[in-house]
Amino acid sequence: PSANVGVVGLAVMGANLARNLASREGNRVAVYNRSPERTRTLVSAHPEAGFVATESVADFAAALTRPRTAIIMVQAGKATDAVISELADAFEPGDIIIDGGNAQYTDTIRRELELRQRGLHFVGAGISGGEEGALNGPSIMPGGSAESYETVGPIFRSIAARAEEDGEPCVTHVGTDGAGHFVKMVHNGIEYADMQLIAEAFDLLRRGAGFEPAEIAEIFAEWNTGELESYLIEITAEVLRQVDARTGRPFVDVVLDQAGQKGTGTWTVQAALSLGTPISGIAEAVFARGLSSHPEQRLAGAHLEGPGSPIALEDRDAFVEDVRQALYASKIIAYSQGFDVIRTAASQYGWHIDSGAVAKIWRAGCIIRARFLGRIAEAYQADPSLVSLVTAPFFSEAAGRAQQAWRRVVSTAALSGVPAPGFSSSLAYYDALRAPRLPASLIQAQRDFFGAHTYRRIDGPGVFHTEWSGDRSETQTGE
Ligand code: NBP
Repeated sequence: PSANVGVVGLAVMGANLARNLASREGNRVAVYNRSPERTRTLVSAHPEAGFVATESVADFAAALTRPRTAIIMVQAGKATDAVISELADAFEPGDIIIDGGNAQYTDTIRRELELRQRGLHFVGAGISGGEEGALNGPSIMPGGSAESYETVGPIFRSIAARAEEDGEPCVTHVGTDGAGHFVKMVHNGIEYADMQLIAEAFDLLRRGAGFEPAEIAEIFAEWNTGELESYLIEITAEVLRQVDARTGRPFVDVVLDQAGQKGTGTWTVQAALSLGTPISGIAEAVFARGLSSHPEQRLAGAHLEGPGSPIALEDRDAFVEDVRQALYASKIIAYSQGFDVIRTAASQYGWHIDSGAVAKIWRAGCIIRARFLGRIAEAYQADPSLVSLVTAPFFSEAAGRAQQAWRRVVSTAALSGVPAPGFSSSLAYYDALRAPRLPASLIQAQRDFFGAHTYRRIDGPGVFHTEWSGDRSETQTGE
């Protein structure tokens, strides 16, 4: 055996990850793919990588030094199960199987348990950054045992993206079993929210304020020099500058307005619903994509009445600044909610997730990379038991400074008939957090009325029920 690490699955992600691994000092990479042509193509296209090409699982296992360490990059779901099963049969106790695909964290929990019972280590690692990240440095979110991380940590550190601020590699041992894939899933959920908020800002500037895409590109480019600085803001400016070669129109205008999705946003919302954690901003983003891709409903709704003409803005520059602030405040809420669901899942599954470390590994290599993440890391470092990110001093001050602008933007959106579900639901969430009393008191009373679901009182302990259909006397039913 001559290879210290192997990659199984040599489609675009696996091939790029294998090349990234091979380019690092000290690595010798064995490669294997179900269809041998893919292996041959990769190996002949990249002689510099010095790959150890194998054409059977047995040869692949024989090529690896022990403990064997193999990264699987195949389609999530059944294909991953099939590959894990073949590798597990060929590997020996103490060896490490890493799944770098986009697995459901519940699958990862199941697989980890099955392999642990056979004496093998299983590491579910979220890998973000797409093809380019895989080749040049992704953000990596590994789960699995602390023991396996002693072996995989140095390998991952060698290939991960590095944060510009301090050169730290964007990888950390997130937690045991499914923790890494859970955090990767939430990363994608936050990405949905970030993109939706940017799209709402664009829509308000375009339809609300009447700017042309090229002008909005300059606005985003300008925003990218301040607190909103991020990859997604940067590429938004690029996209909005683009002119369609065929028609000469702004590129954004010739793209069909139906957003696709591959499911990780939905998974995030499903997980949050099961955990009882409100992530309304992320949910709105997933639903907004869903609504966009129902042409029959949109066609049926096209005649519904709205405000007559676009509202006249007295000061366009002031509106642009308001939208910037609304975007920033809503983004704080999206991240706050994302970190909430990580925290509740960590307590449910017994993962000890360091939220500050998670924020740090998202600073480079992944789609949501942003200046802002350094601030999030600082907030969690200052207070590791922070219950809600938006309540941390830095973020509560930022949201406080933005809140008037945020309210103006949400009301302008409503008055001008431009949908802004992300902005408005984030603001509602913020106001619910601040509210001294919520109308949940009325809901409890209604529940007691129709279902004898009982309620607690503000003036002392005990569980009570009112005889709504009788004399309306109150009885205590519990402590
Ligand atoms: P794909 O998701 O398109 O999967 C293709 C690979 O899976 C090929 O190597 C194929 O082998 C292999 N495969 C399949 Br399909 N069924 C198999 C089976 N039953 N047994 C063995 N191998 C099987 O590749 P990808 O786009 O490179 O993505 C790989 C993983 O990385 C996925 O889980 C994906 O979700 C994740 N990911 C992708 C991106 C991205 O930007 N594309 C980003 C982050 C994560 P064959 O050559 O023999 O058909």
